[in-house]
Amino acid sequence: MARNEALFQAVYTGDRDAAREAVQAALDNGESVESIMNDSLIAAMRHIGSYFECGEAFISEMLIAARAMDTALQVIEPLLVKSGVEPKGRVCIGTVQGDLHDIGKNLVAMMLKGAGYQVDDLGVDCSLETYVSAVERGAQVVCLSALLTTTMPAMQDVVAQLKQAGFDVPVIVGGAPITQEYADQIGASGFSSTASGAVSVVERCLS
Ligand code: B12
Repeated sequence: MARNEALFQAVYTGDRDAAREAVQAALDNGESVESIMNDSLIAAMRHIGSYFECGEAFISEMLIAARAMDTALQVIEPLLVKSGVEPKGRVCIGTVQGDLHDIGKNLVAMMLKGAGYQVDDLGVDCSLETYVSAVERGAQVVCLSALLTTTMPAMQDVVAQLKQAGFDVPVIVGGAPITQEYADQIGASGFSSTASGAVSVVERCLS
């Protein structure tokens, strides 16, 4: 489906009220949640990112775009998250140490909840101990998100630390700079470049 221009512009310009209204209007018009997310919301964040990359946007502009994205996601979340269903498994997810980006992580968490998993959201800037504690609490799969090339090595540390502590738990990695090749290199059990793909990878790990 084509991108929803009103929604794209609302997120790109960081207009929270317009984002809330545009996402509701899109849903009322029968646009699929998947298209709203991929063609408009994520596309708008990529767009502001490309301007930042070439020095034409400030961090503050990325931040207000991220807040508008978050507002739009709050409207969508109840549609993704089923309630009252026996969980299919327990998963924890967190953005690695030093990294504060959480939009992709939140999307993955939402999709996993929607697919019937109990999700322990560990937040951002997660230390090694945070992941270890989550596994001790019963997480069967550990999901790591990183958006900065400088924080990618923290993923390798988590994989190694969990192994060293004697936990035989699959670790799945994702985030804009992550590739399948990198996942293989650090000994992760899976990778996906999309939130819906993350669900399939978790399913595969637990099957
Ligand atoms: C919004 C944003 C911010 C916001 C974050 C707000 C928030 N609450 O997240 C703010 C303004 C705070 C910010 C700060 C910074 N940012 Co920033 N930011 C972005 C931006 C524009 C969008 C990121 C985003 O949300 N994308 C949308 C989501 C949906 O995509 P995603 O995260 O990739 O997630 C998808 C997949 O990757 C996958 N996925 C994600 N996680 C996981 C996990 C698993 C397990 C799986 C399977 C899949 C998966 O599923 C998601 C859905 O499809 C990007 C540009 C870009 N093109 O990515 C820059 C970007 C990531 N930021 C960048 C930088 C440099 C910074 C700063 C260092 C800037 C500065 N000088 O201070 C700081 C770092 C702060 C910190 N310590 O983390 C650079 C990183 C460059 C690099 N090579 O490392 C980028 C690429 C911008 C650029 N083009 O230069 N940023």
